[in-house]
Amino acid sequence: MISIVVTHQMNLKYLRDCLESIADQNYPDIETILVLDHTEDDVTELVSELQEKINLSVYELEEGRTGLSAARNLGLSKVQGDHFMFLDNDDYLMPGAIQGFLEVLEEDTDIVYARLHSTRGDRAAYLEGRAEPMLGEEEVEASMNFDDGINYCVERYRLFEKLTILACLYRTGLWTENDIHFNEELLFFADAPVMARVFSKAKKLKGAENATYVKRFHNDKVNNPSQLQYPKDETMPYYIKSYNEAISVVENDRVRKHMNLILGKFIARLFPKKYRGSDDDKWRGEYYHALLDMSKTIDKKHIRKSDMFRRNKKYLFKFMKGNEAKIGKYSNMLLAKRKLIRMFQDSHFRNKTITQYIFAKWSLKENWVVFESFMGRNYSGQPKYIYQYMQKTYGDKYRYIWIVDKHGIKIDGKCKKVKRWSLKYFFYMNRSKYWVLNMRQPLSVPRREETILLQTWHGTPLKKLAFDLENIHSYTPKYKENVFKQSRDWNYMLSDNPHSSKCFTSAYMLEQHQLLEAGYPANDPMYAPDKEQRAEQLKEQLGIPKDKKVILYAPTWRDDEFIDTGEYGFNLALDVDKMREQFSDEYVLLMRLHYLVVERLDKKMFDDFVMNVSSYDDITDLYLLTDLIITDYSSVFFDFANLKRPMLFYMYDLENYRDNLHGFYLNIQEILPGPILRTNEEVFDAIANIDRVEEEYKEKYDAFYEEFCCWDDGHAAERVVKEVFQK
Ligand code: C2G
Repeated sequence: MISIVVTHQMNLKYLRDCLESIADQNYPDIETILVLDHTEDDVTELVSELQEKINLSVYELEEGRTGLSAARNLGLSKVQGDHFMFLDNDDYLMPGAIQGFLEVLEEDTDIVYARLHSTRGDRAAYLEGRAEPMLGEEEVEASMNFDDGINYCVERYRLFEKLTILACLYRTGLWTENDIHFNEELLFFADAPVMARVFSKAKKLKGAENATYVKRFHNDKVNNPSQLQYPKDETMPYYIKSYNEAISVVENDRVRKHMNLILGKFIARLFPKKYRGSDDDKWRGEYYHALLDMSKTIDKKHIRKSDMFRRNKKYLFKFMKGNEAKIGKYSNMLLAKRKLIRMFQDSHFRNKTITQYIFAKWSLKENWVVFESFMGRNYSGQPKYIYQYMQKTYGDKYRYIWIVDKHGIKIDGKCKKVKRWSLKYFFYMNRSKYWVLNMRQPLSVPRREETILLQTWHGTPLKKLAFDLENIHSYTPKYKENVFKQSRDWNYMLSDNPHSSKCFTSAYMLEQHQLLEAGYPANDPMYAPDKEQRAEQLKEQLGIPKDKKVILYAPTWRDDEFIDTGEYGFNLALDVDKMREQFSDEYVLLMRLHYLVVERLDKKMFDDFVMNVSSYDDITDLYLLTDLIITDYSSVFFDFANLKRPMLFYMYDLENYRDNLHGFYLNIQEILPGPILRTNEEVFDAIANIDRVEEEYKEKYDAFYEEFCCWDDGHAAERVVKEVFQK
């Protein structure tokens, strides 16, 4: 029999994945031992459901005993199988994993180790290949050799705190004969000493090619940190205890050597920063002395030969000499050297450092306002219309600075244009009192306490955002952590309707006072008395014949057409040729791809009927001259609805988009003010019968307008400016 020990304290949503992955194993003789550590979750329903599928027993830790180590020990004491493993409640096994272990298990095998994959995805996403395995920074792919157990299970980790007993099937006797269990006083990092023992005592290790253990990487450090994500200042006492215990019990030379190396790396990399910068004085007292003692276990010869240190070896050797009076000086010198080298290599860092040391010392300019739309790509969106209103109302009272990307953009009125990421950009950002941006601000630009940041955003959310997203595949692992930091600095978060206020509050963990509920300035032109004349002018400017009506096709981007950070491809699903045949007498078709899509549309399709307006700066202008819009999941439709003109929703990939890629805040079947169309034929039919479609959707359109356009009336820019600049 195989025993699997699962412990549970929180994250009920993950526990289902975990237990179901056991139920999906094609091996009959498994007992699952679930240990509850005073959980607040109600697991009854899940347990009784799973008990019908697997042999599952549940135990609870007694009063006064808590923690992962205690829970694992209790689980261990209940193991009846000849072999057992630990499976964390947020992890899961791939189908066939147990069978995979057994394929290679021989009578005298002590440890069979599985392939360990890390992922940010849940089980369904992972099984369907939508969530990719990923390596952590500390897992160095190049040095991982699956056939070498010590290498794969121990040496792959470059952080001591990461050493884990997971992903292995153990001969139960290995643990009982050697009386191995977890130190319950270690609330953090209890694995290392246990790993030191099992990998020392084990005589025979085998890798199971066909077994995969999937480790779920927590993507929400803010609300649900993993052990490693707790501040070092809090967990340091456990690090010290864990290392000392591990090094005193380890008998395997390679494991000891590796533990030495990663302690050395910790001292050389992190300690100088903590010594100089931490608010916690223990780094300059108690922790310094503890690390000094620990460093006595390090064999210098190993450090000399290792490629893990590069320029930090000297510092480590000086540290090990134990000259307390000089350690501050050594740390400062090391940090200064590192900074200098980085300044030569990394221009962002250089600009940031110059800003911190020079610009930040100069006065803040009370009347400087920085504007940026879509990271400098466009002159558009809320920033443009706020800027225009300010120009008109205040003229030279303010100094206007526009951030533009490397391609440059045309901006009307008197303003200073500054290239994004240049030294000037840092200068103006740092010294300006106001930032008006429609996307998240870069964290690498030092912001002053007094800076007022108006986050205007760029659309009413349909697709879930930030903290409301469970699976985040196409963002950096630090996404939520970054978002949290960024949104703390939003003095104002502009919202266009009550629905947006609600979503932004939960998605960005905002406080009520951060919301600015004023409507969208970019929608003001849709209420301007001269909007028809403006539309005529724009049509002429773009070369659209006066007698033709305009269809605008403006789809959003797709996560699964990822190319590179912030760049996506796009497969055109609209049959432009057929459309030309049917509608070119009456209409022109404007193609407008999302700004994240870098894929170029095939030039051959463009003619009198199809025009490419993807690089046109401002979509608000395009709305004005559009008679009929075709879009999909883009926030475009919330804005366009202000015109009360017909809308079609070409959602050829609805299920995949909604269920796999994004998840929605709203039930689109209920609320959309136009038909959801799946095929080109349906689209053409709707265009041909647009009057009928309008009639059919009139009521829904009115309700939609009421709910989502309720704060737009042509005066949003004025309200925003009064609130932000006149207070
Ligand atoms: N946009 C555009 N052309 C498109 C699609 C979008 O110019 N073909 C612009 C519009 O101004 C739109 C904005 O980009 O309002 C946001 O586009 P979405 O398609 O909604 O996508 P996204 O950038 O993911 O933003 O809360 C809103 C969300 O964050 C959506």
